[in-house]
Amino acid sequence: MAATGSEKQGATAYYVSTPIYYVNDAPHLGHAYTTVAGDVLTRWHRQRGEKVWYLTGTDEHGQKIMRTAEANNVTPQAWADKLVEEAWKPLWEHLNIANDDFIRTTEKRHTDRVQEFVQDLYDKGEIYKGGYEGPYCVGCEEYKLPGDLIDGEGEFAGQKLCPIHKKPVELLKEENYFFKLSAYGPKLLEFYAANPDFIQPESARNEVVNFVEQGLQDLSISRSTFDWGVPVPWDDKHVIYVWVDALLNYATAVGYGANQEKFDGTFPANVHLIGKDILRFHSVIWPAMLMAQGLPLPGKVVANGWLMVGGEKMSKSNLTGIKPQDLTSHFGVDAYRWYFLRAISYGSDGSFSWEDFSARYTSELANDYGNLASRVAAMVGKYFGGALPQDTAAGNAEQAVRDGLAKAVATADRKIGEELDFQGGILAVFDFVKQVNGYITEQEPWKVAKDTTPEGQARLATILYTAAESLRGVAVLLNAVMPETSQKLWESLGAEESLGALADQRVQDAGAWGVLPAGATVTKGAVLFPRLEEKPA
Ligand code: ME8
Repeated sequence: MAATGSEKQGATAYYVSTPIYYVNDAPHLGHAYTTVAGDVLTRWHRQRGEKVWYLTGTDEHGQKIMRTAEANNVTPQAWADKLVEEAWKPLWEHLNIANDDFIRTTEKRHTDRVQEFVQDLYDKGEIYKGGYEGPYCVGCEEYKLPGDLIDGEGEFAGQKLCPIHKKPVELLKEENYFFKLSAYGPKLLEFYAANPDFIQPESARNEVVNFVEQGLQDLSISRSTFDWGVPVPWDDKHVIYVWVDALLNYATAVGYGANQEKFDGTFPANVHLIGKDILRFHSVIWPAMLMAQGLPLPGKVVANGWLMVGGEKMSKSNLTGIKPQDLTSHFGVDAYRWYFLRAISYGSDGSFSWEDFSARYTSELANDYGNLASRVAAMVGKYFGGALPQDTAAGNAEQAVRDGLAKAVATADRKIGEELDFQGGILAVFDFVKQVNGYITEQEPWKVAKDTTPEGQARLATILYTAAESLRGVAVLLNAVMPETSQKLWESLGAEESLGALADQRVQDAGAWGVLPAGATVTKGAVLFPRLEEKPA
């Protein structure tokens, strides 16, 4: 079997994708959650000095988009253009998302290649014509198995509902083209067994393995009752099923069938980040499509849990849809990027509340981290005129801090860079921040400052150097999560001038000691985390 994303060789990029989101509506917290996670992961790898490719984009075909456009009296293309330009791209820019590309499924670079891919499968005998009748959920753009459905209540009493959208399914009967998905069950099971990390978390993996073990049905890959999609190349009365079209973005965006060099240097993805709603598409259908073409399979499919608000899954169709901008205008962009990854273990469901966000902001960001940075800068200013002193009198207490930084670096690098345990990685850094705060409280530099003997001054210098050098490490470690804050801290430590750009500091080397040179100009920069205003009404 061809190499998988986890076995890619050195010259190739570390390739991470988000789902391509439906443009039926503007993005909400749930979409931003996955996209911020991908941004932190890719910034982390960039800061390791690796070549990285971070892809996001939009899914623009299918009935769901078509119906939304109709309801708004515009063409689906005009609707998609408007949403992409006015809602999706501006949000990613606002949240400081450093994606390398943004693919739209209505772009010709995508649609041409989708047709070629499907034609190829047809020519290989992987696709046949057949009939299908079954319950369809337009919200999911998916035929459901009768056993998946739930009984409606209230206004939907007597009807069968989609378990995700809680809306009635529609009975669809169509003659369309089918991909021989059922033939791939045993190969998929073999692949999952050989690659135990392919699907994460463990609960997601178990669900998929159980599902495939029960036997797969062939997949209907065309639709003939509407035309908003990529035409089936050999039969233009049909359009290609929106999920087949959408999944192929991961190949077409990196040069499939168009730029072999780019494709070979990027594909397959090391990590497909998704939510658990679209797990089967990514861990069953997508690998089977690649197997059918003899293409290499992705490294990992990692599913995040649901963001919940008031006990409900955040979604476009329920009223819990708080806009990311509502939160960034109150807490700031960096705190927003930090909060969800810090508060929720990646892979688990988690609830959002203003109260929790406010409490963590104040205690962890403002009090622990922000105060440490401002206290250290103020003391270097007061006692040494803003010139970072040398640490000539280090002892056991300083050694413990140095060890603490080295440990934070190793833990964060493993947890964020490898395990996608963002919470664990962030906590490792904040534990270190706490350690440094404790060190300052114990050493009491403000008392040592009163000792004007050379020994006393050497101790004072050592304490402040130790604290500043610790902050140098913290700035590097938190740069992927909170890039604007890290930059402010970096400048306040005089590091930009003495060490160069923050982005060039290797995260794996951040635990080295004695990097920040004595004499660096430390200034009291802007407050990293200002006191919060009253919660908006
Ligand atoms: O499914 N909590 O697009 P979509 C956490 N177009 N994550 C959430 C979330 C929540 N409450 N709500 C949404 C599609 N997400 C397809 C994808 S990919 C080839 C095609 C995130 O707009 C999560 O990543 O419905 C989820 O999988 C995705 O948004 C669904 O976005």
